[in-house]
Order: sequence, then structure tokens, then C-alpha cells
Amino acid sequence: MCNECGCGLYSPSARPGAAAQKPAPDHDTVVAIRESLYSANDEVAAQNRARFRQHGVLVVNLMSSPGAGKTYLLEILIPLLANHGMRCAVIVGDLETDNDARRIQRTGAPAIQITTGQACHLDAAMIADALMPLDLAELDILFIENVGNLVCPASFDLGETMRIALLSVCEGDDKPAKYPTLFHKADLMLITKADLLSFLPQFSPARAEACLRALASRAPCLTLSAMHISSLEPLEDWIKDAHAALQSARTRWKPA
Ligand SMILES: Nc1nc2c(ncn2[C@@H]2O[C@H](COP(=O)(O)OP(=O)(O)OP(=O)(O)O)[C@@H](O)[C@H]2O)c(=O)[nH]1
Ligand SMILES: [Mg+2]
Ligand SMILES: [Zn+2]
Ligand SMILES: [Zn+2]
Repeated sequence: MCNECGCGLYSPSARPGAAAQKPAPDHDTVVAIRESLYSANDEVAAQNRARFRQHGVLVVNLMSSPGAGKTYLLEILIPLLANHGMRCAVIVGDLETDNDARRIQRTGAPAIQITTGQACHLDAAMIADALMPLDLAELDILFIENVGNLVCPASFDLGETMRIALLSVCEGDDKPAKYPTLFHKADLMLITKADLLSFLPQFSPARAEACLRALASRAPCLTLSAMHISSLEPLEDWIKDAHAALQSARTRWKPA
């Protein structure tokens, strides 16, 4: 729970028994606080997006619950993309530690850790600050690994081009139904840790995809394991296609 995004603002009816401990803001106050917070964030996100577009950088925001495999996927994927001439960098958010940035730096890619402390999500201003040491002109793809959380990150536009929602087979195939906002806003759903499916026959990739379709999402759904490099090929292709689409859109935008 986070004091900054308003997810700590609760309504007494939603938390029976908690009401007596602390007076809760009324519903209208909660709505007003959230709206002003999101609109301030949206302004900075628009500035970030304009910078990314100016440099033709594809920005991919990875979101999932803690431990779904975001960092490990990047550790495997970045060298594969580098083999195709794609220059990658990563901004990674965690409540504590710079473990993930250090893991990613071993691939040779620049990785900047944002330690959020209390905040359970990344916001656009954090990204703007983290961009400072990066030369966007030298990049093709910027990955943003969001804080492991299936709720709050979904509400914060960072200026990204694409969102990927990861769902590991250990978590249960009904997560898109339980956390609809995050999955509905995703441009791609990745079912991760597929090597563990033989131990978890109760997880059905088809059921997970059906939950996504029930949210009226037409986003593609890919199943992979970072332990099996060949299973990452469709993801590589999706990223290369997204990068190519961005470049051709940029060419069209240029004044004649
Ligand atoms: N078997 C298996 N394990 C995996 C796979 N991907 C990641 N893991 C393991 O799952 C654990 C968590 O992976 P991370 O990449 O750290 O997960 P994360 O989503 O970055 O976690 P947070 O940053 O804490 O939210 C690690 O021990 C990984 O080695 C996979 O495809 N198969
Ligand atoms: Mg991580
Ligand atoms: Zn939160
Ligand atoms: Zn938060």
C-alpha cells in the first residue's frame, strides 16, 4: 500500500473493522485527490512520450506481480535483441535494493534503478529523472520494469509506447479477471515460466487467455519460458515489429 498514489486512501465500508482506527477521507475527497494526482502525472508522461518519439525510442513498460520473471526475462532477452543490433537500456523500480539493476548491467546494457521506498508504483516524474544519465539518441529500446504489483502501476502513464503484462504460471490463470485494469491496458500478455507447467497442471494458458478476452482485449498472448531461449522468438518478433512500426510512423510524421 502506497501513501503517494492514493491506494492508501480507503473507504470504511471496504475495510470493515478498520474504520475505527483512522478517520477515512470521504468518497468525493478520495476521487478529487486521485484525479489531480493522475492529471499531474499525465502531463509529465506526455513530455516523456514526446522525448521518446523525438528520438525514435520504443519504450516498453513491463508490469506483473512480484517475482513473475520481469528481470530474468530482460537478462535473457537483451542479449538476443543486441544480436539484431537493437541497443537497449532499462529503468527498473523496486521498493528496496538495486539487485535488479545490477543483474541487468551484467548484460552490458545501461540499467538505472529507481528505489521507490514507500511507493508501490513508478510514476512519470520518476522516469523523467531517471532518464537524465541516458543518451536517448544512442538507444533503440528502453524497457521500464515497473514495481511488482498488479494494481497501482496500471493507473500511471509513464509515456511508454507499449505495455506488457506478465503472468507466471505459478500465480493462477484467473489473474486477468481479478486485476482487470492492468491486463485490459496491456498491449501484450506474456504467460511466463512455462517450463513449470508440467508441475502445475491446474494452470491453463487457454483459460488465462479466455480471461483476457473477457476484458474485451485483443492483445496478443504469448507463452514462454526464459529457461528455453527458442520460446522467446515470438516475443523478439513482436518487439522488432513494434520498433519498426514506430520508425515508419515517425517517418510519416516528419514535415515534407
Ligand atoms: N523456472 C523458471 N523460473 C524463472 C523463470 N523466469 C524467472 N524465473 C525465476 O523466478 C524468480 C523471480 O524472477 P525475477 O526475474 O526476479 O522476477 P521479477 O518479476 O523481476 O521480480 P520483482 O522484480 O521482485 O517483481 C527468479 O528466481 C528467477 O530465476 C522461468 O521462465 N522459469
Ligand atoms: Mg525484478
Ligand atoms: Zn498501491
Ligand atoms: Zn502506489
